[in-house]
Amino acid sequence: MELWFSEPHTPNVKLSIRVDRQLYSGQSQLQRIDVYDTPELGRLLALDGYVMLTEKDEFIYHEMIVHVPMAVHPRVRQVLVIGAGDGGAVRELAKYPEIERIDLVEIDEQVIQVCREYLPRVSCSMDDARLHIYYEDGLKFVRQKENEYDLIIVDSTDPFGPGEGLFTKEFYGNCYKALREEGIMVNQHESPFYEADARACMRAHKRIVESFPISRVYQAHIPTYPSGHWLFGFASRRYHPVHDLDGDRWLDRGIETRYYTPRLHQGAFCLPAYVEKLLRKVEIC
Ligand code: AG3
Repeated sequence: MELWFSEPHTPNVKLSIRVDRQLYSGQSQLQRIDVYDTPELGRLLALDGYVMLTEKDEFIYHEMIVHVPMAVHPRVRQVLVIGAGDGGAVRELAKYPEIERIDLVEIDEQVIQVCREYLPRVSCSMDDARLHIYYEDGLKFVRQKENEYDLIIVDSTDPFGPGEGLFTKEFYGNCYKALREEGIMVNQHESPFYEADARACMRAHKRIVESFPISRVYQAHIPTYPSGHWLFGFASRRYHPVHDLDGDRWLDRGIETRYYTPRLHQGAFCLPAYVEKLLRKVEIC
């Protein structure tokens, strides 16, 4: 018997991935968690039926959400990561010795436990001594923070279900307040391609533009996400994501990556015309 995992990307399009076997399936208090073994993409983590990562392409997402801000801000010491219970963002952050503290706020403890057990290549830095894990709602956590972080990474699910609060104006405003004066926030920004995703993208962009003086969007190719074309937001109180990039300083660190390079960093901010147009629409109104 053939087993297939399918995620609907629109009511008319779905992505199907062949499965060797299901390794884990469980219902936490917030969502369904599934882990599959697949012949083409390695292990796959899905929450409520949506692909969060596969072993084959997660490096693209995690490198882009971490190294882009790290190559711009020259002195990152305190980092807040929201969501990201799989540990992929923490693994990339752990490559920087100058980071002193990483606060990880994950609303669902079961996601962390499952990923530690079934996705060791992703969650391999969850025992880093600099890491402090809080099982809390990110929205509530940032409310109490002021002038504390150099970098905030919002590695959320889609803007419905448990991740919904992480796309609100209130949340972005609180992130602004939780950052130090030179702080940067990056967030997963959905895809511009299918209509419903594009609307979510525009909504998020509008709220970020209203909350931060500098707000830009960059892209990456993530094959297992809807349309494969994915965006990230870069919002900052001072640094510009391209003008303040110091590629040589980043290269001097000798960090090994498979997707990110400072050259790609610059190109990632050059968006297709239709995406620029979508974003401009909300920037001017
Ligand atoms: N978080 C964002 C995943 C969004 C994918 N959406 C979808 N498949 N419909 C990924 C978490 C990785 N740390």
